[in-house]
Amino acid sequence: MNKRRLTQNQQRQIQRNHHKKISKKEFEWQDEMLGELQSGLVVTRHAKHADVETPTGAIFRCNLRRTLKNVVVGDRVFWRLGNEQLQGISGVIEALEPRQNALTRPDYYDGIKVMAANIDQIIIVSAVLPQLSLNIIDRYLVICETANIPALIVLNKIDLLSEAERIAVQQQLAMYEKIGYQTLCLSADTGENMGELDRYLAQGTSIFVGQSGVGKSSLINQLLPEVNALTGAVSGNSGLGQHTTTASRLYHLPQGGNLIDSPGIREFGLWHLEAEQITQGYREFQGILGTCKFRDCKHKDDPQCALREAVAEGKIDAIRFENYHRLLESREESKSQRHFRKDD
Ligand SMILES: Nc1nc2c(ncn2[C@@H]2O[C@H](COP(=O)(O)OP(=O)(O)OP(=O)(O)O)[C@@H](O)[C@H]2O)c(=O)[nH]1
Ligand SMILES: [Mg+2]
Ligand SMILES: [Zn+2]
Repeated sequence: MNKRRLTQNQQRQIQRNHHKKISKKEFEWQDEMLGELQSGLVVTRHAKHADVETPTGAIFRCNLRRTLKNVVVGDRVFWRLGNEQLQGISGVIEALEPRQNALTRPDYYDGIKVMAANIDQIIIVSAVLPQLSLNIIDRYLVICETANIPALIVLNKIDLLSEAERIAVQQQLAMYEKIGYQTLCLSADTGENMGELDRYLAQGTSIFVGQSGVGKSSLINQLLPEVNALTGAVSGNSGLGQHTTTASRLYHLPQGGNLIDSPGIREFGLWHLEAEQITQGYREFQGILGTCKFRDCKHKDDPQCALREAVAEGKIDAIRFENYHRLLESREESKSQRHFRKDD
């Protein structure tokens, strides 16, 4: 790999790493132990290392230089292969290529956490077990709009529904179709409608996101039986998933396209976003925002609020509007809880 193809920033990153003092306790790769720089794709990020795939499909477990904590699945990196394996690790990641985009979420300890990079489509997986939550779908949609990444809403486990129940959930999802989101009802268990899903996956890199237990890894196994991803039953007591998948992983699909399985998130807050970003995250508000009587309208009890009028006229779905206020309220609550935690 020609060094001149690295940006100045990346070269500086590498220089800094080489000049850093090497702690006696912690092992560090020395320059003479490593081969040429080469490009690779991060297919899994673990706590202390990452699995990097070469353009020919070989996967090497790599350490990360200490300045590079924020390496995630989907990242394109520059790395070097060691002359020999050390403590089960084959090489080291030296620098990160610029990202096309990043999927983020707030984290109580690290502030903002990047979950994945270079994503072309976010597939929001929901299910009827755990109970279907439109509020969680709306949270993810705000993230998709903020990052400007197209979304697909998938409802899994429809094999558990009677005909009447199917009609009821389809009616619930119709409000998303109305505002231009694609939705898909399917079953990883019976394979129903899995062919439809294939069509959405053929290009670019997609990621499954959603609560624990909705069946993200089960869908991976349906699409790629040889993968044999670990799945875990939804708890009979709490009705919640058991957080079976612990690290995101990128897979290549036979018909083209990449698919990332991600771990379900316990608490998916939006306090890393500004209130304005949440408002902008509701695509059906566009064109109406800015036409309220008062410029600082909070769209609650304010007189002549154009959004509320649009709800009354049926132009904005009442459930979405209610969720919008719930998102803003829970954002405020978690922000103050975070300050409390930081202070004590
Ligand atoms: N009835 C039914 N059960 C399903 C279906 N898909 C998945 N399940 C079950 O749902 C449970 C959870 O599935 P997982 O694939 O582990 O869920 P996950 O979303 O990957 O969960 P995390 O890895 O914890 O985030 C397992 O017991 C699966 O067998 C489906 O289409 N129908
Ligand atoms: Mg899983
Ligand atoms: Zn208003």
